Amino acid sequence: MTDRTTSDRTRRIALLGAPIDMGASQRGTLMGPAALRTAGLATLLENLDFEVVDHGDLSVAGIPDPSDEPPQNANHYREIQRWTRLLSHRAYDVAKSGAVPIFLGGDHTLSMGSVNAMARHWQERGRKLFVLWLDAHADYNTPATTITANMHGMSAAFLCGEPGLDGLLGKEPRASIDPGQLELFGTRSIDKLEKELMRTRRIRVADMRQIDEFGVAVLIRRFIERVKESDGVLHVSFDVDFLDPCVAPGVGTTVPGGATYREAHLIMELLHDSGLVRSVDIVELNPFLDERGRTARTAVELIGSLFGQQIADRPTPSNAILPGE
Ligand SMILES: [Mn+2]
Repeated sequence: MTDRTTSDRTRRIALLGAPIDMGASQRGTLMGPAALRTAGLATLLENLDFEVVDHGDLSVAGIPDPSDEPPQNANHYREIQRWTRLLSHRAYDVAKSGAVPIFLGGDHTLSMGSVNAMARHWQERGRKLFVLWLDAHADYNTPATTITANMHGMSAAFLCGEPGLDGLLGKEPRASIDPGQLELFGTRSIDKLEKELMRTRRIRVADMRQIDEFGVAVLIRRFIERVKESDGVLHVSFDVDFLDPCVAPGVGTTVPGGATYREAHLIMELLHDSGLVRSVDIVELNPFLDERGRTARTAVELIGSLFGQQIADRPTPSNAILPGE
């Protein structure tokens, strides 16, 4: 069954905040949704002619603890379990409504709920969900491979059906994607055991070395072609640490040598042109570490490009001073 009625040019966007910071080692990403709103995300999207509904921040307060045995090497498992179940449930409902959800994190454990729901939604419609993981890290650890036990490093593996966190969703249906539907992009930090697991699973990685050699346009177009060949749709999971730390200092897990401002915009513009994007995560923004909101503003500008903003439209300030003047 193919559903194209709501899919092809939906103009409705739903914002869902998920203030989670237990999955990361540094506290502070729970302020991410507020910073993205302050940086003008909703207004920007409205100016691009989208109808934007902000569902506010979700909360796990009052949700009772499940009774399964928490696994070893999974820090803050209980809290993340509650978030994953709640997010998966809410995200599925929003997807069914036909809106394009943008999940505002929060650390990258958010995706274990959001992407699970989107995968389930599109499976039911007979279309494959491809996931573009824009991230400095592979996030392909499991409790068996992790060095830190931080669960934000396990989200991609969980979504591909890796074992070890099997009680996370409880009664929420688990809809794993095939490892071939995942594309890691911008990777420059992978742990040793994680790398072995990825090799076994043949995880596709466009790392910084490939970006340097071939450029982002060639690599993203190749990925887009792959999605189109399968009549798939696309979820973009945008970890802010994908960007170079000099562009995006407001992250707890910065790794040097990341994507430049212009590379990141070009990626978003090409993704927009593809018409395939149906849902988005923005994760790991840590306003506590940011410099005067710079990273939040950059993230919002990139989302603008992802939804059709043309960067060339923006005027250059007339009072700009050239170096040496
Ligand atoms: Mn990540």
